[in-house]
Amino acid sequence: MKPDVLLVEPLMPEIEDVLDANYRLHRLYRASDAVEIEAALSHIKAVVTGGGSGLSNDWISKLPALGVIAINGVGTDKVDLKFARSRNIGVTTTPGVLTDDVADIGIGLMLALLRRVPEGDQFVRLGRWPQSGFPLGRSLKGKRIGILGLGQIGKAFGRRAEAFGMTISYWNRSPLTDCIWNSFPSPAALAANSDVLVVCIAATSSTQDIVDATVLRALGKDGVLINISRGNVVDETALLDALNDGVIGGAGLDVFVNEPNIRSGFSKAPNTVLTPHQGSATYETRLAMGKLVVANVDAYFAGATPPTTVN
Ligand code: 8YV
Repeated sequence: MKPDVLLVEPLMPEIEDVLDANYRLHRLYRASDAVEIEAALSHIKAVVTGGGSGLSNDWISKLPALGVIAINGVGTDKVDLKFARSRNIGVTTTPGVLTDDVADIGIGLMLALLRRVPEGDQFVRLGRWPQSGFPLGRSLKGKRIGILGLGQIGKAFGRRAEAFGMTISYWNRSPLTDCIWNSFPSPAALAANSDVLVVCIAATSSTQDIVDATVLRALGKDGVLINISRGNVVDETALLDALNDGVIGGAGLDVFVNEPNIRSGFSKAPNTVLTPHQGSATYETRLAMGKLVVANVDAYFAGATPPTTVN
């Protein structure tokens, strides 16, 4: 009999096919699977989930046979790693393979915002071009980038930004000895010395709301915020106030609190470019992520340590 696996959110069809071939997949997002899932609770040994969905402690407690939570992503903020460890449940992620695409979406948001790409698109489409001139944007060249959280994604963003002729600084919980970029002692000090503050820091209990009203004030009216990490590392109330009151110059956001039901204020916020958590959402990267998920689940059922275990 095939082992039972709970799938919290859809994967690429190619990846689901591979899992389907070897496991009895129960799809939590499919209402019609609910009764079957209830009956399988005591047999489910593996859960496959997304970084933004994770798995709650309530769900972990409902699955007495659970041995592995395979996250299709790098964020572990939606899984209680300590609780999982206390129950001898391994947690795996998909490191490395999504770094470049997530950095790319950050660059895309920065370009879109500073060069007014979405506004230009609307201007042309709505037939306004013959009637009036289009407002000037801002150059990337010569601007100061501040990277909040210099992990793999932050470094990939910085390398790209250097190619645009931007200068790079960062703040990291532990300053990096092998980095030639300038480091600042606090997020506010970094923001005060940046034209573009890019949030790449991992979401943990200590980074929640790390971009608060003080940091936004330090960024200033000509500064812009780019967030490609998680919504809750930014105080969204402070961010919406800062955008509406002109405390900062704009924001490019790929991530939000309570996705996909984000605060309605964002749809009317001035000078913002919004994307629906697209960082890793390319065919190539989702395929590579899915293959890592399969490798982790297969290793677990083969009695080996899954290759990209994080706890
Ligand atoms: C994915 C992510 O969009 O890596 C993460 O933590 O949030 C993203 O790459 C997500 O995991 C897919 O559900």
